[in-house]
Amino acid sequence: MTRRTGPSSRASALLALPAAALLLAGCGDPAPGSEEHSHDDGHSHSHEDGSGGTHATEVPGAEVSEAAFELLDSAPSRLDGVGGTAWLATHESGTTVSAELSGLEPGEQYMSHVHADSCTDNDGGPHFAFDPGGPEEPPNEIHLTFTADDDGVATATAESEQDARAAGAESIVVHADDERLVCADF
Ligand SMILES: [Cu+2]
Repeated sequence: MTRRTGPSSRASALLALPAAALLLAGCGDPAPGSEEHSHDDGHSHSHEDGSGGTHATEVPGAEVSEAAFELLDSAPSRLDGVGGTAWLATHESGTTVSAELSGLEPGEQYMSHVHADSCTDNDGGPHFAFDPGGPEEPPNEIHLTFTADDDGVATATAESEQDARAAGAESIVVHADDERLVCADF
């Protein structure tokens, strides 16, 4: 005579509940429209001024202009090796400005703004401002802060919710010792 030993199958079904797998599945699935602020490529990005975000060259669907920094006559002589690239990206969320510099003094911090004139016109002229009579700070202006690493290299990104190009932004100027160091025309 044989007896079936079936009843144990119900218990094993309960034990097989893949709880851990369900929890993990929720983590790698960002909400639509959320911004990516992490960079897992090993580079460090400086956002000391509270700005930051996705590098201008990595914004999906953006119209990007790239510009090379030129040394200005007012640059301190110890910094005459400074150069780099700047990008202005126009996209549906506004404007993203990124810049990379080399030849800086390791550990030093440098201030930069988007300016209203071209580099050949008074070294960039005044700061660009969405409202020229408004506050001389973000979000009315676009500022970037650079901190040079041990190799004298620095990168920064700033974002604006408005279209800076349409509002007259023409260049980016990096300052040193209260002088104008380098300029790039967008
Ligand atoms: Cu400036």
